[in-house]
Amino acid sequence: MQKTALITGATAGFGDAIARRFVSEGWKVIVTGRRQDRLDALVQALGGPQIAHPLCFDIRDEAATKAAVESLPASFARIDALINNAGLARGTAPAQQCDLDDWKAMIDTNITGLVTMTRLLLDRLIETRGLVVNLASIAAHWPYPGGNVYGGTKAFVRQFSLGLRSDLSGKGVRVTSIEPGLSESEFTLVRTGGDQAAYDKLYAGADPLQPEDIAETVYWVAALPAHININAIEIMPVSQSWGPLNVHRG
Ligand code: 8X3
Repeated sequence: MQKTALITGATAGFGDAIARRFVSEGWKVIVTGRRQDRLDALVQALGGPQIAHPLCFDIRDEAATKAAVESLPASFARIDALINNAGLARGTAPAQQCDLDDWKAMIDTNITGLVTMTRLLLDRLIETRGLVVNLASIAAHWPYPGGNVYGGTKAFVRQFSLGLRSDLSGKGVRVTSIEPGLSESEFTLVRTGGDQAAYDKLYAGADPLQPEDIAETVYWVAALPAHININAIEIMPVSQSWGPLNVHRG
């Protein structure tokens, strides 16, 4: 039977690349996001409404998320994989300069939106002995200046993924936390508030990960035999590594 993946945040970056990869491997996809025009264009690019079904809503809105899931037509109601990709970073300022609204936007999307969608689909995933892939970040493990709440939300995503595995013991559901480092996508334009110069500077000469690299990893996880669970994958471009710990001298 043809499998179906629901991919949140599919209108750009990782989500868009993951949707394309799954469809190229013969899956159907449900693609979610806030931008109807982009979703419509993506559905066309993926082969049309038999292959891809769009759900346009804001994942921070619980009622809208629930209504979207309940609206799924019968041909897309059976879900084999949930790819919790929707997420964002806002800014890289030190905590003491951050806007509280930016912090709440990250918590509402990266944590509340992710757990809402997961809870809404868990029964279906148990039924299909399906897969949950959560997009965390290297920032879940490695603190860096300006990472503050973003890193905190991604640490939640990683730990939630592991906790889900514990609770789903015996159900045959696989759960994976994918933890990318420096990656080139619209994510960075959101993080910098649309600052193209900062975007260009970040990636200059760095050969960062590309959305297709993450799609490759997510698909590899999904295609493994059903008895294998990849708990977590931390993935960086070769150009990215660690610096020394900071010591402030007074
Ligand atoms: C963001 C990746 O390297 O900017 O998830 O922390 S990094």
